[in-house]
Amino acid sequence: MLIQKPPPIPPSEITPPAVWAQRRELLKAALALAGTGAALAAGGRLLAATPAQTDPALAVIPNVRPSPLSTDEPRTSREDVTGYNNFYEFGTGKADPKANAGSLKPRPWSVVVDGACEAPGTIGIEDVLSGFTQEERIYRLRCVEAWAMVIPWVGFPLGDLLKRFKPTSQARYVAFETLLDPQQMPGQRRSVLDWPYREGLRMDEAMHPLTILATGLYGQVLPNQNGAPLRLVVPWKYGFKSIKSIVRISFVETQPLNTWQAMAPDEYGFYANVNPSVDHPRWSQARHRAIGEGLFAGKHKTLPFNGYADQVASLYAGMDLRRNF
Ligand SMILES: Nc1nc2c(c(=O)[nH]1)N[C@H]1C(S)=C(S)[C@@H](COP(=O)(O)O)O[C@H]1N2
Ligand SMILES: [Mo]
Repeated sequence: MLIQKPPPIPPSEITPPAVWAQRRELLKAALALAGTGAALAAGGRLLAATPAQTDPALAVIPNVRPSPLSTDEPRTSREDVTGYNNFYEFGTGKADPKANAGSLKPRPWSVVVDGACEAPGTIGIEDVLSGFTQEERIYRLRCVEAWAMVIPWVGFPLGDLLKRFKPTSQARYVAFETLLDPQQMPGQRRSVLDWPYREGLRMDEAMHPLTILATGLYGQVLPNQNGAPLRLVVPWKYGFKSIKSIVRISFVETQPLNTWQAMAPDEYGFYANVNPSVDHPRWSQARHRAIGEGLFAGKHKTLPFNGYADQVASLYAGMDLRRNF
């Protein structure tokens, strides 16, 4: 069954980035004139980005609501968020995705949802953007390589989308796949990984309100290198779980194998919960470096479940998290 098409966003609601930036400047000037520093501070959270933190080439996502589930830690600059990436489809170096992801075409784009559900179908990216309330969710992305960034994502709960496809009782896990297209993704011409990139979550992890599908960051649609047009973000797990440029979501009965687990099962597990007391075989996970602070800044202590133990530890009650890493 196809999802009923929600009404499209009227063109009047899509503000071109240049106009938007200009409006912001006007607003700032007006506030400064009125001497209302407090109003600016209060409004700061609603205005998703400062002019320096936008890319004029990317559309602004309208009506983004701030989420109470955001962290209030300082955000990593847009430059670092979009210039220091892992996206092996565009090369294995941190600067490669920004340099090479221009060949990805994130529009038009659709995602197939299939497997153990009553209403399998396809959903287009425009319907994803207009059919779900977009929120700003500031989350720390903690990479298994022991660095982290704090990113103002735009997105919505993955569970809201999954429910529309009516998963059956056989749906115990959700499997995700990235686009497979060596034309658009030149890194796929080499077999550094077993393409397409794959990930998986247990059903309760997928339905958890902290788990989001991200459509943007810093108030605008996702830059290609960050996984345009749609990627997963699971804030209590290592960054590799947050699969980019998703084209397929499948409800499955058995635990799916993820790409890194298939490559190196001793180093990367299925759960990948941030766990300072379970080291990666080649380095410690107890601390991490914050990108943007420089190589000489001190490291930060890593918290269990990346700081979300109160919200998610119960999902793993009774499990041996050393064996299920
Ligand atoms: N398709 C795909 N998704 C991916 C990756 C990848 O190589 N390919 N890298 C993962 C890893 S290891 C991390 S840390 C995050 C990085 O996300 P960012 O570049 O937006 O910060 O993306 C994850 N998603
Ligand atoms: Mo990572």
